[in-house]
Amino acid sequence: MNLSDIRIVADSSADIKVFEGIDFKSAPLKIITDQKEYVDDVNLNVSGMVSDLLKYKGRSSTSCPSAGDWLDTFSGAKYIFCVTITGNLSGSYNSACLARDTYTEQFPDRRVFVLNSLSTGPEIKLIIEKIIELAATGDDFDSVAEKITAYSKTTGLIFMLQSMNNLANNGRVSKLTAKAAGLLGIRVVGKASDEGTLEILDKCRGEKKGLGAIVGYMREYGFNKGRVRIAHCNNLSAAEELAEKLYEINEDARIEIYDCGGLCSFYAESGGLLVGFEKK
Ligand code: X90
Repeated sequence: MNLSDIRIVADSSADIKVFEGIDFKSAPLKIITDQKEYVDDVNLNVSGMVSDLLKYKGRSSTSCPSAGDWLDTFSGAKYIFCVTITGNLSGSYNSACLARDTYTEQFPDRRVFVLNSLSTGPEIKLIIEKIIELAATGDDFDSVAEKITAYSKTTGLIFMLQSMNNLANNGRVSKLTAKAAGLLGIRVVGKASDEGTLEILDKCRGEKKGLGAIVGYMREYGFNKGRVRIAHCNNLSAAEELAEKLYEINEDARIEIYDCGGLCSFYAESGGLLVGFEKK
């Protein structure tokens, strides 16, 4: 493979809409309220949506890309690597698989590899960056697919949330779990489990303790000098504080901080932090 032979596609839970220098396409999820439908693409005003949602008291939900939406992102490409949000919380992985089957039936000489990230946001970003790295090594399609699957088992996602209302209202966590996050000053720290579900690790009083807990779990899971991607929803200060703590552990850590896109903002809610990291 050469980098120029492949297309990488991901749903918008990856927080990436455009990736300079490579053939990349994003399949948008949608955030739906009684008043408006927000398409999580490059045109979405994410902070506008977040402030709309802070005021909005009605029902809200999300929807994943259909097989047809995925097919649009595949169109014209010969070798496709596709990464989706965890199939345990979204239908995105299933529709991507349907799209793969349709596409390769129509074009038998084309290849589509669909990876269920079992995660979201910054962990998917790490995986995409790894695909780029692997594709440039000259390995063939199947071996890149194999290596990327193996790599995705060496990355992790930890999150810190101030509210889990949207997760609970949409059945992604139990109401009971969400309750703790609703208490004033409480930050819920958790991780993407091996099954691709939310697993609560800790309930912390205040952000400082929350950030300390994140660092503790990252150390426990083997963070040393790898890459770290931090996505935040309206909480740059916490992201920067976390980065500082991680640099104290290892000054060579390679950390990037950026804003959550629409889908992760909707579920992480204002104040939320998602951290993707390499475990080994
Ligand atoms: O298909 C759909 O409508 C999308 C459903 C997505 C549900 C979960 C999104 C989670 C976003 C929240 C904290 C991180 C959780 C990690 C779990 C694997 C971010």
